[in-house]
Amino acid sequence: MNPWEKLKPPQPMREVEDTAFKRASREANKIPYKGKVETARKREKTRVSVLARTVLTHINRAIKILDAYFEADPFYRDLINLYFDEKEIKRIHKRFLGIAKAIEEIRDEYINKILSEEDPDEMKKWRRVGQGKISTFLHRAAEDMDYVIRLYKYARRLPSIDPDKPTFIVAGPPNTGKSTLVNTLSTAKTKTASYPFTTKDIHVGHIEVGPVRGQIIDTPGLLDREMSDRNEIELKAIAALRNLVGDILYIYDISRDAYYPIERQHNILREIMKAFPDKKIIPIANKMDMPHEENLRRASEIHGDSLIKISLATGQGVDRLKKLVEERILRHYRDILSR
Ligand SMILES: Nc1nc2c(ncn2[C@@H]2O[C@H](COP(=O)(O)OP(=O)(O)O)[C@@H](O)[C@H]2O)c(=O)[nH]1
Ligand SMILES: [Mg+2]
Repeated sequence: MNPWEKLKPPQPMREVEDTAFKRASREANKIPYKGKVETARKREKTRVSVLARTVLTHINRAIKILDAYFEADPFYRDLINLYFDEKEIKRIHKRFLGIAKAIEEIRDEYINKILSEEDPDEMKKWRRVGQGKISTFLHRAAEDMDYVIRLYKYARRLPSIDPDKPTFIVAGPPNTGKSTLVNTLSTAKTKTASYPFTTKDIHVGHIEVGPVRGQIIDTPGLLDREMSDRNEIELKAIAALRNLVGDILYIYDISRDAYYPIERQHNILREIMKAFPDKKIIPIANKMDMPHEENLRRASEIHGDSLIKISLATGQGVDRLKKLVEERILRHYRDILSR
C-alpha cells in the first residue's frame, strides 16, 4: 500500500494560523457568562488552548507524513529521494518534533499564568503573549511546512504497491500489448497511479494464486525504449523498480505492424537486462494471431524455447503464460518469506 494514501494533509502555516485564531475566538465566545473574572479566565484559557490544539493538529500531520518516509520500503524512499533530500527530511522532522514540544510548553505555561490571575486585563495580557509566542513558531516553520506539503502531494500519487509481495513488471515497446496483458492476467481490478517521469498513468493489477497475492504493473513510457535515451533522474526512477521482488515480462510485437523493428525490440530488452541485472526476464511474443514470419523467426532464434508465444486477441498461449507467472509468484513468495 502507498504509505501516504490514508494520511491527512496539513495546511500551509498561513492558513493554519488564520483558522486557528478564528476557531480560538469562536470557541471562547461560546463560553457562557458567569461573572466577570471567572468568564474572562475561561475565555482566555480557551483561546490559548484552542490555538495550540489547532496548530498541533497540523504539525502532527506533517510529522506523520515524514514518519511514513522513514518507515517506507526502499522502493518508496528511492522515489521520494528523486525530488526530496533525505537530510532535509530529517532536519524538518527533528524541527517539527521540537516545535510541537515547544508549543505544548508555551500552552501550559500561559494557561497556568492565566489561571493564577485575578485581573481580567492581566489574563488578556498573558493570553496575548502566549499567542504571540505560538505565532512566532508558526512563521518560522512556514517554509518547512510548504516542503512537507509538496512531499505529501507527490508521495500520495505514487503507485500503491506492496513491496512485500511478488511484483511483475511489464516492459516492451509501445503498442505491443502491455496494458492488455495486465488486464488479462489481473484477477482483481487494476488501480491507476502516476509514476515519476511518465505522463501516462500506470496500472497496478493483482494476481491471486490460492491464498498468495502477486502484483503486476504496467509501465507505459518507462521501459519502452533504450536506456541511453534517458537522463540521470529518469534512470533513477527506473532503478527504484529494482527494489521490487519479481520478474520482468518483456513483450515483443511480432506482427507486421510492430511499432519498432524486431532488432530494436531486442535491443531494448538487452538494455533492460543491463538495468536490472538481478531480475529474470521472461520474453513474450505477442500478436501470434497475425505474425510476421521473419519477426517470429528472429525472436525464436534469439530466445529459443524460453520465448512464450501468445495472442492476447485470441487467447492462444495465454494459459501457459498464466501458469508460468503463477509458479514464479509462488517461488518469489517463498523467497520473500525466507528473507
Ligand atoms: N491483433 C492483435 N492485437 C493485439 C493483441 N494484443 C494487443 N493488441 C492490440 O494492440 C494495441 C496495443 O495494445 P496495448 O495493450 O494498448 O499496448 P501497450 O501500448 O503496450 O500497452 C491495442 O489496439 C490492442 O488491442 C494481439 O494479440 N493481437
Ligand atoms: Mg499501454
